[in-house]
Amino acid sequence: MHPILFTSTRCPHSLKTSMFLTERGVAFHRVEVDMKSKAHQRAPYTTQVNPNATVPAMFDREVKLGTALDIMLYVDRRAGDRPLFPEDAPQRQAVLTWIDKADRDFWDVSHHLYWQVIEPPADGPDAAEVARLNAKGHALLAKLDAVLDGRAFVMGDAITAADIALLPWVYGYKRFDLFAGETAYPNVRRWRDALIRRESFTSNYKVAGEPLEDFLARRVVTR
Ligand SMILES: N[C@@H](CCC(=O)N[C@@H](CS)C(=O)NCC(=O)O)C(=O)O
Repeated sequence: MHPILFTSTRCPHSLKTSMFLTERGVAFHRVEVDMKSKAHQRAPYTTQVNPNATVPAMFDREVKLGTALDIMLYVDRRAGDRPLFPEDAPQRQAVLTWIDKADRDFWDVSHHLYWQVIEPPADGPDAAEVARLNAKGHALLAKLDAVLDGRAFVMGDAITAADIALLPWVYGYKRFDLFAGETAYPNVRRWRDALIRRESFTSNYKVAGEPLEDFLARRVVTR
């Protein structure tokens, strides 16, 4: 039986997690959680799927996982060779640090610019906050561009969980002014454009699964 991955097409953490499973060659059944109606914040999702009230979540038989990092670490151990978290301890720690940076800093820019620029507050965007977020976004992209100079992936020649954790946020930056002009951040563009050509992106980006209600209706779920 395939693992069941609860995702939302609106959620970069979901894209990251489903990309991770595909990169590891793990087939899964996808269930769509309607975040627009806040289905993730109430029962039955919180009682039967994920008490954290967040997306993504995963069931693998009796194992239930409620964060993206838990899912990635679990799948990496289950899926055999070619891990996306390096075995070498310092390299592994570097990947974990990148994931943390993605979830804090790259997320901060993406999430808060979205709520300033794409769906602004009723009284309009806060200009000082937009300037802060743009400056932070440019600083992050400049650093990432330097890291990617002369290398295909963040850690070197091979894709790791660090690339997968960063991509959804960096990809989302195209909605803002952060990639203005044709020449800004050439190494980040090359890296991003190579990643979005991979099957792990094309087979998961904006792909909705079976509606949560349908899945729960045909299954008795216990915690
Ligand atoms: N640390 C969690 C974060 C997941 C997360 O924040 N997901 C967002 C959607 S992309 C969410 O569920 N937010 C709660 C909400 O919007 O109420 C993880 O890695 O799974």
